Amino acid sequence: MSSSVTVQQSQILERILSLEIVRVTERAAVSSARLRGRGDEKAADQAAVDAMRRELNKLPIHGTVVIGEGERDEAPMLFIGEEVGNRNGPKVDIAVDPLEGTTLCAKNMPGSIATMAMAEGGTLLHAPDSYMEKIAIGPGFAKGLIDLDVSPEENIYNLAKAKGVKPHEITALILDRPRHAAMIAAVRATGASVALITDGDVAGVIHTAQADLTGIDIYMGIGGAPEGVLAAAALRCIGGQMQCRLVLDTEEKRARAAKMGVKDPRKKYAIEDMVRGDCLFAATGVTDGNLLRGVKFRKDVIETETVVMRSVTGTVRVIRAEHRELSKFHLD
Ligand code: VTB
Repeated sequence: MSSSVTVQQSQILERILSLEIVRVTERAAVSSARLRGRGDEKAADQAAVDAMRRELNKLPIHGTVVIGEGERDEAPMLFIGEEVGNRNGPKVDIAVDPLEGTTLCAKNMPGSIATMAMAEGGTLLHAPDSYMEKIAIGPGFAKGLIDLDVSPEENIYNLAKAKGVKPHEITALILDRPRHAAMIAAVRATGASVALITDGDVAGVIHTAQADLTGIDIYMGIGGAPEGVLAAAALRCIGGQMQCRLVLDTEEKRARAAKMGVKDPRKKYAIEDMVRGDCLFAATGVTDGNLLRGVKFRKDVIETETVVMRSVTGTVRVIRAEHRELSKFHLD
């Protein structure tokens, strides 16, 4: 078989898989949405994990979870290294966050999503479950415009200049955490506006890619590393820049990361370092949010809204689904 045929075949399969992964995030979202507002983060997360794993195992792939629920010893399902899929298909890396924003779901607050990304085997960063410094902007700017090693002020000034606006016309999205107090003050000191979120920085990063719509020009701050890789997969599809660095502040964390292949603990990762080839990204809304509508349990149908992205073409589809086989969903 010539290599061009192989490439073609893998692209056709990948194209088909872009709809298949929608089913995966849809099911995870519906399962956790049943537990919205119950104050039980664990139960909501577990429901999403169970559903996502069950759906993933139906896919014609030989998948390995590289971003998952944790290490094998701490997560019984969708742990890092777990093989998923029916093994009848291409080798792929899978990144999952079955319920991104567990607290948002447990409190029935806006912005929780079920999300995953898929890429060719060996191309996604194996990030430990640590923190990660992140900075991201949308497409259309010169490479290297943002940098973790310059001050927040400088990043804002550079972005404003590149956009041809004054700093006070820039809005930065930051997770509302005490660790960001200095960063928030620094950004405000430039005149820029700060939009705070309590959770959900995968969606937060994605917002920068549609600044005209969301009003978010830049994402900054420290969040989870797994969420960083998922966000990088989305930006790989829709464009934008991101720079990330793992926060490995103890010997134990550095050793863990080294075991996962992280040679330089201070490395600054660009999108291409975290997602080294083409990928698919999908997210379904659990609670209503700026990115997606949450699951609606109507009388005879369950409605979901999913965004699915493909890096090969940059296509973004928003899929509003009405699910009628309710008996199947009640099994979840
Ligand atoms: C962020 C946020 C996630 O974790 O990554 C955050 O996007 C970082 O951790 O939704 P801390 O909560 O410890 O600050 C989440 O909130 C998920 O837990």
